[in-house]
Amino acid sequence: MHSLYKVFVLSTLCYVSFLGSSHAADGYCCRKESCFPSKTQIDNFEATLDGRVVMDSDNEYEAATLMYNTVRQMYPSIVAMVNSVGDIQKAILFAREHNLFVTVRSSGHDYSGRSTANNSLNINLSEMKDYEVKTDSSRSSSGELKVQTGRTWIEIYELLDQYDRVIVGGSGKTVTTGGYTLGGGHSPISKTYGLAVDNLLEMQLVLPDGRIATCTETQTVIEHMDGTIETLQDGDLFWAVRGGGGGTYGVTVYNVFKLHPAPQSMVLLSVTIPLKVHVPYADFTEPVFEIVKKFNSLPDEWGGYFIFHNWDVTYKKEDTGLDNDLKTTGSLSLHINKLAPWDGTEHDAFTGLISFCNTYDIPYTFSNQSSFYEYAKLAGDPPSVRTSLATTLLQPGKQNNEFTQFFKKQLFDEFKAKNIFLACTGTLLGGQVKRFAADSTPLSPGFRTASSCLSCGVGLADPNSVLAQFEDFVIGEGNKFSESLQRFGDGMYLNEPTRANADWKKDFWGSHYNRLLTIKRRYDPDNFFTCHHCVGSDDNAGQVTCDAPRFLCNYFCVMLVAFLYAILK
Ligand SMILES: Cc1cc2nc3c(=O)[nH]c(=O)nc-3n(C[C@H](O)[C@H](O)[C@H](O)COP(=O)(O)OP(=O)(O)OC[C@H]3O[C@@H](n4cnc5c(N)ncnc54)[C@H](O)[C@@H]3O)c2cc1C
Ligand SMILES: *[C@@H]1O[C@H](CO)[C@@H](O)[C@H](O)[C@H]1NC(C)=O
Ligand SMILES: *[C@@H]1O[C@H](CO)[C@@H](O)[C@H](O)[C@H]1NC(C)=O
Ligand SMILES: *[C@H]1O[C@@H](CO)[C@H](O)[C@@H](O)[C@@H]1NC(C)=O
Repeated sequence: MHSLYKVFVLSTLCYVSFLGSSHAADGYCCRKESCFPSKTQIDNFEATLDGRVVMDSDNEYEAATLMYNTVRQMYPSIVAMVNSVGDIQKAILFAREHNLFVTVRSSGHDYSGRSTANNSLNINLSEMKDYEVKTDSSRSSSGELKVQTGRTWIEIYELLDQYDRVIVGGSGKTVTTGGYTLGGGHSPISKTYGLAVDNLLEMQLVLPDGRIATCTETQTVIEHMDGTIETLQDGDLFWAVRGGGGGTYGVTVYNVFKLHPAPQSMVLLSVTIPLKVHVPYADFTEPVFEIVKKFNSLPDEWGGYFIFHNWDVTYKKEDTGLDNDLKTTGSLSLHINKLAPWDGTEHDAFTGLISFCNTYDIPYTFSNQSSFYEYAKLAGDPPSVRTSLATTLLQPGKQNNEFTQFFKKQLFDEFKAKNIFLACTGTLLGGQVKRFAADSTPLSPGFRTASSCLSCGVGLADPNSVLAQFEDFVIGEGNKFSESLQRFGDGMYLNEPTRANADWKKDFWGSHYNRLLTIKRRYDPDNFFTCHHCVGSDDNAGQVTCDAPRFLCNYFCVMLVAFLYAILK
């Protein structure tokens, strides 16, 4: 056989065998494969949008795709910067046509990285910021806010300030209403008004087939692709999206939340107590955990956070007025707020704390905050973190001596010895959160009985350490810690999740999972939306692996060529 002809036959076979397995193992279309939309098709798609498309060849791509938690950096193949309901529909239909895996992103704060994935078409809603405020409405005496999911909480607080209204929202300034609400949403004012999902009046979503659903407690109004409207007397979808999780039932276009009257001013209590002092030696962990336990009986108008960690902090003698520098390990900080003006009773609510601080000369401050917005601006929101989370919905009956001893050991022995940072934030719950029925939303019933949502970040002491070191070392330690932490709680908050958790269905939703799954199957029968530990997803969902099948194909191709070469020769 002519050798040129031989090469032609072989290379054609090779090409065909390459084409023959052009999908990823999970059936999605990958970049560089024949099914992937061509440049022209992508340009045509972009031309139909009110928004735009960003590809990895664009300058902004690298920085733009960064996630808040840098543990899981991933690269979508196409970013659709949507700007209208129609854009969201078009992006979904384009993805369906080309068999692309879809991810949905509003702020990118998802700790598990669920708002993006390698090789996905990423629907980015951050430029959809429209809103409408009503200061009274038939559904809510203090009015309502309708808002798209690109608007951040601090932007919302700022605009509501002008209307003398407050809303149940997050304290992360750059968090958005998108994933936050779909996951439940806790707030510094939850003890007064409940969780975000307890304050949701309506949500509009684009469904996995492009239809638009506007749902409330009693109705689901569906706009079909041909424009016809169908009204179902059925609150199932609304129930499911009030805690069923982001990127699962559809893409939220807007939420409508109840508003509440703003107090004339607020009070903030701040204090930082060292846990261990080295010279003269003192260990305050036990009394401090006792103080935290007392917060479970604070009046509802008090809410906020307790935060503790195991870092070494040295207070300079110039700052303290002491004879020597004060070396400490770990501290507990309190940021406790009252959603009501100063009335002189503030100290009475904290007698235990105040007498402790007075005994040890630890400064504490009460301050007046002129508005909720002024208060909210004080929250820190670093640009990114590298953390492995461990969370539980802490139950008051389990805040016992065993709990204190567990943390003492974990903070100062286990993690300290391995040079691992542990920083935990407890968001105070109870109060109004308790008064909503356990089945009123799909969230873990543990939310309704919890004293706080205790969410711990596990990280490396050295911020410059390489990612591989983090992955090898910290994640495993974090997972072990999370497992032992669970005995003090009942359930887990899916927006602050331990990423590796075999019990995710039970921990996120308890007995509600099966109803969530039934509703998922009704609205998303072919599981168009899947993500890591989301309703209807299996354990490995949320990623598209493109390289493995191509490698296999190449491997077979090489074998085939070698074989054919041998027989043709
Ligand atoms: C600094 C910081 C502070 C935080 N503070 C709080 C707090 O005070 N209270 C609290 O409850 N939680 C808090 N969280 C957790 C927060 O609720 C989660 O990170 C949540 O995932 C953020 O939602 P997002 O839409 O901003 O983020 P994203 O990462 O954009 O989205 C999160 C999830 O929702 C999906 N999603 C996003 N938008 C949409 C949409 N429009 N339609 C459908 N799915 C969507 C994504 O696919 C992803 O699965 C905080 C997190 C951080 C990092
Ligand atoms: C995503 O792709 C990047 C770059 O190709 C890779 O380093 C990373 O491991 C991938 N992430 C996942 C979760 O597969
Ligand atoms: C807060 O303001 C009130 C007056 O409105 C004042 O009486 C009170 O002392 C102030 N509290 C603090 C801690 O400054
Ligand atoms: C869209 O999302 C926002 C918020 O998460 C990011 O800040 C942008 O960088 C991102 N843009 C792109 C092109 O991915």
